[in-house]
Amino acid sequence: MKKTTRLREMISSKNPDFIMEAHNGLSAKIVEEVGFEGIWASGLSISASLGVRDNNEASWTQVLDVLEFMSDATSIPILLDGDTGYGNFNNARRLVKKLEQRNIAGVCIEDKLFPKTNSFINGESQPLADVEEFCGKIKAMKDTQLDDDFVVVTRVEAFIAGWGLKEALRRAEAYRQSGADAILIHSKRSDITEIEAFMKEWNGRHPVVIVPTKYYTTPTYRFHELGVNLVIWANHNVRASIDAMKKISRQIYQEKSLIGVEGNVATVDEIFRLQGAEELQAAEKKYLPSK
Ligand code: SPV
Ligand code: MG
Repeated sequence: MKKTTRLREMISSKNPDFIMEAHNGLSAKIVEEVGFEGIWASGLSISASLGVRDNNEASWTQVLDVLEFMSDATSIPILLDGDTGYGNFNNARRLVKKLEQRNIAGVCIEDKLFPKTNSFINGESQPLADVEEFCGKIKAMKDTQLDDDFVVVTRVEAFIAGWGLKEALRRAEAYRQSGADAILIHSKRSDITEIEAFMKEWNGRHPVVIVPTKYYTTPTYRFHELGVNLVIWANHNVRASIDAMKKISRQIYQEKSLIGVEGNVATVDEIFRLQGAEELQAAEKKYLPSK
């Protein structure tokens, strides 16, 4: 099945599906290996792993380069966190064209202004996109895709910016009518009350995606009860890797020795396995002249 079709199925099936953050080819591969059926190419995590801020400091073509490695390394669909679409409708539709060429299954755009800031940094002071302008962007993206199953998710930042339920619903409905395939309703509250209120009024009109980073204590069955279609575990691989790298770097620096760490890190053979070194050895036998 095509990656696009698989992602489309995930957003339209009733039970919540779960996709996991990755930020490069290696993390994407690990996400697939443990059993996830989809990948969230997180803007926060990709920018962090490149050593820059989540403010469009990495250019959109630099993000594309990362995505190409992620896509080549995996066979499950990737949903790109496309921020605001990196500009106006024209930049966003060119993004869709380039994503399809790289076999990326879908993109999520958020109704903020370029250059964006992460929703968890001064969320309330962030200006939102003009609804009409954002709807034009959605239409341009949908008109551009060649594969009917390519997914455009639109992210409503009304709760993040402090505008409340009415504005969240107004925007979600406008985006639905403009052709969005799903609505990502985002909340920075530590409880699920905003999402609950939205789901009640939304009443199953169109697929809904959530990112429970801040309301992580909410049990997963609640997402199911509310009728959420897709759940994004948004940044936990980059966070795990930060902790692991800090620990090992510190230990090696302090101990000036590898004796204490060898058993606590992945083996070099495990790196080779993840890279698919065996396949190359077999190919060399097949294609290189025998001595
Ligand atoms: C990301 O993973 O980059 C996201 C989700 O956009 S959040 O950080 O919650 O805004
Ligand atoms: Mg992001």
